[in-house]
Amino acid sequence: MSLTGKDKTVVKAFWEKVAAKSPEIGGEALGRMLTSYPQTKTYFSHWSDLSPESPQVRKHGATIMGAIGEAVGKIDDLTGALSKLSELHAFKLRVDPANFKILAHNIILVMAMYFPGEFTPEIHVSVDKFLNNLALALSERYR
Ligand code: HNI
Repeated sequence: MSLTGKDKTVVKAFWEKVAAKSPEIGGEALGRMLTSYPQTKTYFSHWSDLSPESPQVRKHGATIMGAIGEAVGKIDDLTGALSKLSELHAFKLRVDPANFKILAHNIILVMAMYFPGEFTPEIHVSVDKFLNNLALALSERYR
């Protein structure tokens, strides 16, 4: 489902609110994904520690959230904004795109944990749509 003008406004405003916490949110979300969906661990088997406390997991979660934050700034052209990353995940990392949705789910979960008051149902809907569109854009080069 494509993002409406209102979705974009809601996502941008919420992102401003959570930006300072986003490295932590990313680390927590990635750690939870690896623990709760152990099939995702295969891609990170070259790392020594895949626990939620792992500094590598924490750091990479921050990297991912940084990329998502940049995508928020390019919300009108997610496909263009993410084409390089899509290519990397498709051809070099060979990540099954189904995993993008799994990570998105974990990010939503952690946002609700960290911002229980601010993460209203209305914001939840728009952020969910945004992350689905982001997952779709990341899958664009898989052909
Ligand atoms: Ni992903 C590397 C962004 C989902 C597996 N990933 C990156 C990098 C960014 C990034 C940025 C660093 C690129 C570089 O070094 O140039 N990844 C994102 C985003 C999402 C995502 C925005 C979705 C929201 N990645 C996933 C998922 C998996 C995944 C779901 C696997 C389950 N990514 C990787 C792996 C690497 C990676 C593996 C390389 C890590 C390393 O350092 O070895």
